[in-house]
Amino acid sequence: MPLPELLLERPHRRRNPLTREWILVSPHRAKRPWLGQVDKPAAIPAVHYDPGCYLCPGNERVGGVRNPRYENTFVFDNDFAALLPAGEHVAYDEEGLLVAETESGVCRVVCFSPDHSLSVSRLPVAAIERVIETWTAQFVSLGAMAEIRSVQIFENRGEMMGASNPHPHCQIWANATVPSELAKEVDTQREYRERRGCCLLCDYVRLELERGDRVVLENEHFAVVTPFWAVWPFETMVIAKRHMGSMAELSKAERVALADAMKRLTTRYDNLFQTAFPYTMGFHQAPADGEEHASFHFHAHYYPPLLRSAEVRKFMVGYEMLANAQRDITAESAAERLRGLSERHYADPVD
Ligand code: H2U
Ligand code: ZN
Repeated sequence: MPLPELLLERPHRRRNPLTREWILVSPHRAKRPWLGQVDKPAAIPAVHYDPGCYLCPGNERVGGVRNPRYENTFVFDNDFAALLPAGEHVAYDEEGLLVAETESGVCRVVCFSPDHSLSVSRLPVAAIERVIETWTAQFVSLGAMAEIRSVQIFENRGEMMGASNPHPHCQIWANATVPSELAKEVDTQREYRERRGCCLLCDYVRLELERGDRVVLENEHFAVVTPFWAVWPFETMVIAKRHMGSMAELSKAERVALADAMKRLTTRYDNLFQTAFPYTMGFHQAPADGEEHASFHFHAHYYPPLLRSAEVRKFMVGYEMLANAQRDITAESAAERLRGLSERHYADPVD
């Protein structure tokens, strides 16, 4: 069944089957004027090495430790970790209203490259593949720790998304519990499989590839779509075409395909407004809690805040904080714009 025309013109709501949350779409409102906050566009760093960068090879970090002269990827324990190794467990519950417990875990930082000026969009596919290998080794070894039940790999790119440094890097937080967003997706995928006997994201990716109007790009093993229920203007999901619970199950060819999809997507993002396009991205992978997670399907979410230019971002305030998320441009028109962009990075030299 095609998407009714009226939905592309009139306010409507769409449902996210992974979180069970609704989003209000107001396509008629996309042209409203903007007199509000204008942010400074993010520039691509000009230098390959920055003596003041705490992630560049050979430099000293804030805590006094010196980075090795690494050549590919480099992983270290976060000097300001949000989670600490397990100590005494304390739980507190006052009439079910004041509820708390100690939480433990491990926080790490992963540098993608020694080159300060690069980003996923400008790293060679082979280098991104090595980053994926590093993530996989971390995911497996952290997940194997007795006290760890989930491993969250995420990248904040750009000051607008809270990144402290333009050097290409990401963080890994491994928890003793399963965090809220992942827990929702675990539940909804399990329930879908129990009810229908098949996988939610296997069905979804097939549906999107059949329709095509929200597909941004694809290769043999991955599809990149602006999800039907996207909240952020140019939000996307990178979804494995084969059913697998985590990156630990990727074949060599699938790893290369994931690197290819990530590079092509982030190049399109940078080309959209000719800027170091800010985003938060991260992977959702089956929890390492010893339970059966056959229904969990490996994917990544990209949540970029920019709306209509490099200077104007979407705010999640007002109705969003009090009711539910809302967007003006439809997921279909966002996908169409991303599809129309080149996969040659605007800052790469013309050969
Ligand atoms: P973000 O850019 O996403 O904030 O990640 C950088 C992380 O690096 C951040 O979590 C850590 C911060 O705690 N960090 C160190 O571990 N050592 C330092 O010397 C500075 C920053
Ligand atoms: Zn650096």
